[in-house]
Amino acid sequence: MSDFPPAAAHPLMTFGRRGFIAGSSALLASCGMRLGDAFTAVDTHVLDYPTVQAVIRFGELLSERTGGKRTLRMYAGGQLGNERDTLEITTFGGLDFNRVNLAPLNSIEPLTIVAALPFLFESTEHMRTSLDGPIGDEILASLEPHGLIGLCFYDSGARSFYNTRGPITTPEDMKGLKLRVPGSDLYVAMVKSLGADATPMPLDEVYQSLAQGVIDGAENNWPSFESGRHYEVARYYSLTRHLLAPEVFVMSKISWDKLSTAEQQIVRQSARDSVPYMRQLWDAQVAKSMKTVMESGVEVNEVDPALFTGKMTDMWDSFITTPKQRELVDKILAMRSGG
Ligand code: GTR
Repeated sequence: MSDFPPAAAHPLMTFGRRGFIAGSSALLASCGMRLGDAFTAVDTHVLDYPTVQAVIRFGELLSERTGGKRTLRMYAGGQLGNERDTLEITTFGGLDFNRVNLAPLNSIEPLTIVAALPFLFESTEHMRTSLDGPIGDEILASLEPHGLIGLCFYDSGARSFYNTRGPITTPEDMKGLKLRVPGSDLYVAMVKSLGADATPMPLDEVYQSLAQGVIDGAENNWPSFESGRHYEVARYYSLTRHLLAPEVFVMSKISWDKLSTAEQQIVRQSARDSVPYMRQLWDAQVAKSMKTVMESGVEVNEVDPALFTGKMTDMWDSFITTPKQRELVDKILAMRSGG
């Protein structure tokens, strides 16, 4: 099967509750057994997180539109494993639907790197208009050879750095900081270009690693900073807004191929129809998380983005290597307000 680089440990060999459960679902899948009649959907976030609620809404639309024939069961909160492991299980049909960030897809499909480039999108509006049309469709379609049907993008706001040491106002302040990143070479290179040390690790290990001083900080959007309770330990949030990369909602191609053409259309349309709902929830969640974090006394500071973007040139060049990637990047840049 896999286009995935060798994992540090195969899902069946990982330890801990989540690893064990991920192993169990891999085992079920490899035995041709399923967790039930309903389609399975997974997300690393907790039940009330906007991505989870959007996928649940998708499931309701799917059920309505298939007269109850197709239903969905959501396993939220990383119950069935971390993003990387569940994504791999999704590719071989052990799970039907998955909502992930672009980061774990970067190593398997070069076109996903385009939308994950730091400082590419100048605003949420720019990200939405770029990806709501043919460019986004092309990136979603590029997942099919890897066993995944890309259904839609969801918002993920802006990712910024937070840490336990002090405010970051220039890349100088990042020197020597050990910062957690998702498992993506792109993120590692980005953090290194800014002068810090990158430590790739799954999201569910971040809180403890911050609390124990294994890492000094990480980077994420307001809702993840709040919902993972990282703000309780990392008391400095510096608004670099370096990434506006979206989330992706995917279906296993193996599960997709078992649907009739009419059902496939319903799946696609229902996913698309869940996007405006997601965006509404997202905007409300950002405001709520921001309020919680601010009220807790976290020191939040603005930065001059020009000090950071200048450091990205070599990194962009080393990740944008194919004519197709270049073409999409250029199209996205042309859609900036200054065009
Ligand atoms: C969140 C994203 C998750 C996950 C997480 C991370 O913003 O929604 O899918 O990628 O970041 O940093 O691991």
